[in-house]
Amino acid sequence: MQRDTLVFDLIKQELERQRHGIELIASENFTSLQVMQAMGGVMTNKYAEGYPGRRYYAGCEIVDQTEQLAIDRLKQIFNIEYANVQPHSGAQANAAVALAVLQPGDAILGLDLSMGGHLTHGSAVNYSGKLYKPNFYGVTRDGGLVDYEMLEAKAREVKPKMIICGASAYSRDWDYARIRKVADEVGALVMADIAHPAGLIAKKLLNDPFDHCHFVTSTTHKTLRGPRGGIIMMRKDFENPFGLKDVKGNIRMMSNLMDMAVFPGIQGGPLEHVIAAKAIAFGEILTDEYTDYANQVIKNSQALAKALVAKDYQIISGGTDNHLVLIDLRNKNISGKKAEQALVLADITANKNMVPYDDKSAFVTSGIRLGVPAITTRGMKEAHMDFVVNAIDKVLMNADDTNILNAVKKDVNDFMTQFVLYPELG
Ligand code: DSN
Repeated sequence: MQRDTLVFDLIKQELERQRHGIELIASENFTSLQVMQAMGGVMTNKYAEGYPGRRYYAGCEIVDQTEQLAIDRLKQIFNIEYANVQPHSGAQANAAVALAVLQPGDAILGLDLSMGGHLTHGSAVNYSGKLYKPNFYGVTRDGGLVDYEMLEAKAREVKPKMIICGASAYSRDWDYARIRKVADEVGALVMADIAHPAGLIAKKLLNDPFDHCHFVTSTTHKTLRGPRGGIIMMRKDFENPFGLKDVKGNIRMMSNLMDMAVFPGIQGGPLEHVIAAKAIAFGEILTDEYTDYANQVIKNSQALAKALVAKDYQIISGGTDNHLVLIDLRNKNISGKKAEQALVLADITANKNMVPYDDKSAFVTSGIRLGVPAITTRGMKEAHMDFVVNAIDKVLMNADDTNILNAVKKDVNDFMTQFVLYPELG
């Protein structure tokens, strides 16, 4: 068959884009070469509906081993009893948890998307807001911190079946114990979506949600630095507290219900090539090299925040505990949309983001979200954050000046040559 040069040329262009630019999208990272190789390998050809040792297809002896390795390594990372590595994405993981424990119309309580939450935590345009009855808590207007009093009051008022914590644009840690306390009071289960900070939790650099949250979900491609995908975890298995029965009318342990919610509930064949890549990434997370990486992520994030504050950028909550910062650009007279567009012209990638109590729409926004997982993988240290912030500032202060944007782009491209990316790919 003729090689599809059209597509491979585009892949090569994407590699060059990734090499030349400063990647600050908080949810992105660069996998190791071996993780990518597994994703491009022969396991993509295999159907394996079911779970290791109990599949609906023949010939699963080998993929059974990679999937079991992924499960075992994930259990070791987080010291947990249950792991499902089949969700195709974080959204799928969240959908499976909901399917396992909720009935259509049940009330749920999550962080408002406009305050840093996620689409799958009850947004009106998502299945979670259409199938279930969504309710929201927010962050405080003055401090930008999760408003636990509001969360507790809402929980007592609406008596949700599930409280969801976790965010996609929140730079502080979570008080999981406090959330569990009110959940127990109102009879709710708690799900923590740790997609963003999972890698930092893995290395105990942030609070551990597992003792307080019945279910913990994550993606595998953000701070965990693995392939694109999702996972569901429980520290302890338990009997379904709502008395929900499986299709045969039996009350089952949550682990059974969760496995069934993923397959056959919301997915068919698992992506065994991605699961092999997950197994490799989880093995990498168990190394000292990754511990150093996770520590460096926090150091870089804090250095980035400090350099931004020195230039009078308003960081929501005043700083960061994790891998990201959310900046309110209103004192800089530029929208998030315009900032994102100008930064791209200088080969700096970041995304516009609503800030709490934003007066602009989600398409325009007053904010921008910056994250350091990807640049930390490239090899950047605290000292490099000054260059990054100076470049951002120059772009945002001269967003309509093509000459200046081009000059910053050249500086960025020169700067990035020292952080070699995938040299094996030529
Ligand atoms: N889209 C992801 C993010 O950028 O945070 C969340 O799913």
